Amino acid sequence: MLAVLSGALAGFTALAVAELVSAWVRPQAGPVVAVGGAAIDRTPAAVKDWAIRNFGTADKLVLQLGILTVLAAFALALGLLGLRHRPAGTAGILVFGAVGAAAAISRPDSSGVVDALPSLVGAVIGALVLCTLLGRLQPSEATSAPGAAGQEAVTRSPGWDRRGFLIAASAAAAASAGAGAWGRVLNGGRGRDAVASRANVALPAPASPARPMPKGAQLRLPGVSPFITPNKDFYRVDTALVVPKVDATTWRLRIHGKGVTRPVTLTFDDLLRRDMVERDITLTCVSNEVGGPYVGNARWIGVRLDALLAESGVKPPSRGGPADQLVARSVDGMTLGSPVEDVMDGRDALLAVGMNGQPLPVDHGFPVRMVVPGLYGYVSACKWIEDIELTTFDDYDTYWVKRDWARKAPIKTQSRIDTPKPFARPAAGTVMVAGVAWAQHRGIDKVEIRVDDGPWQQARLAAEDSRDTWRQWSFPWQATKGGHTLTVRATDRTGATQTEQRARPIPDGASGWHSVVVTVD
Ligand SMILES: Nc1nc2c(c(=O)[nH]1)N[C@H]1C(S)=C(S)[C@@H](COP(=O)(O)O)O[C@H]1N2
Ligand SMILES: [Mo]
Repeated sequence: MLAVLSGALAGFTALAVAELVSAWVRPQAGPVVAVGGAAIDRTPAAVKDWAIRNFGTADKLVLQLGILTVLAAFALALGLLGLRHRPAGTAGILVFGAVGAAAAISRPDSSGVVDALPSLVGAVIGALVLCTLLGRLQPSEATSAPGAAGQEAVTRSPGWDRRGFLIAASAAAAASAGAGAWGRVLNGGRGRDAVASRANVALPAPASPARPMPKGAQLRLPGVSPFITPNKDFYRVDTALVVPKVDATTWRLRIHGKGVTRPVTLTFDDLLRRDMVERDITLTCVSNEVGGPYVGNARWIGVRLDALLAESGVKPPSRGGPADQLVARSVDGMTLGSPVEDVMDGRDALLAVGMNGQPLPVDHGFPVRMVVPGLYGYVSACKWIEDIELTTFDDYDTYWVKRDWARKAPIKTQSRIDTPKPFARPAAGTVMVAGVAWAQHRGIDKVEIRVDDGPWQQARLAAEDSRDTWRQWSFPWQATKGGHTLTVRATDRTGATQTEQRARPIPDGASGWHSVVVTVD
């Protein structure tokens, strides 16, 4: 029992010390975050897909709790092992430290061997604590052997040193709690400059404002996703266990690579001095299942990426440029690759600094992110961006491409029934069926509804804002008693109708029709 407690205390000490050390190195180098991040890096795409589907944005929390649970179980076991064989228990803790250190160094944003320090220092101190505590629990091995130490142990107490254990255990617990709390405070404080710099951002008025939203773009129907998704409700998908807190005053963006005749490094003020454009653009995640929630529409403000690239001498492949891939890299080492041709074909590809009238929220990429209409987020929407490299698809595979997702991923035409909800029990009579449909950069031309195996009937479309945004739609259904299946499909402006063919999100986005089953009372 006390051995188990010793193990737990040693584990707690190790984590607390690691937290404190990570405050000096980098919060991302702490063992739980590092192991979690390394796990995300290595998780086969299918497992990740499953995790996102089941935990949604809570997947990261579940992952960290899982790591802590495993660590706790091993700490307890090491306590027991250590009671029988102290060196083995101690070595066990050091092995865990080594795993944490290796994970930290392996991360794409690692700043090198210093990232090993939190885990290593934590493990060494944890091992010392375990050794000390277990030492109090055991009669010294020397009791039966001659020698000064043995003599002392024999004369003191033949069993275990209760007082010594309690003092050592309490001291370890108190010191670790202190170290852990101090580490937390320091880690929290790190973001202060970033938060302050965000509070000081005044977004300039756009030189090219978004066209006023057409009156009819927002239907007044309960249950439909609002045309503009408020920032607080906007989906979030990224690999960051610790959200990068970037200070806008020291932020830099470098543009370089193949065909860049004038490489530049820009500051945040450099960006704000340029002409600002404001556009409504609907963002979609490739991991979104048919009918899923990872899509949102915001009013972005930022600078045109094509203009910046052109000033640096970049030409798209169709005009003889040598680079066909633009690799955006974030401060946390994430890489996303977009076709240069798409980014420079005149669409509103932005380096965005504002979202729905506010500086970018930290979760959504403060201070600067990319937004490219028509491309899934993982091939375009780099948050916390700090580097743009022009290269080729042959020469470089980005983070998700290395993990079997497609190199190129234009957004597929999709439609979703927002209301009624699955298994709803509406009353017979007129039931408003409504939802959203999107086909960014092509535009939505038509949405149709089918009740059971009946004919396709045209839904009423809300006014179009732009072809880069989703459209709401509605259909007054004369509902009759009994169970019914409602199915929706959209047709885009190229005339292509959303395919019935079901596909998983991997490798280039889910397809198929969204259906909702209801019972009419
Ligand atoms: N730095 C960074 N940028 C990123 C990601 C990421 O993991 N790290 N995820 C991408 C993905 S997969 C999507 S769908 C969008 C989501 O943007 P949001 O979280 O603002 O909705 O961000 C993209 N940009
Ligand atoms: Mo995504």
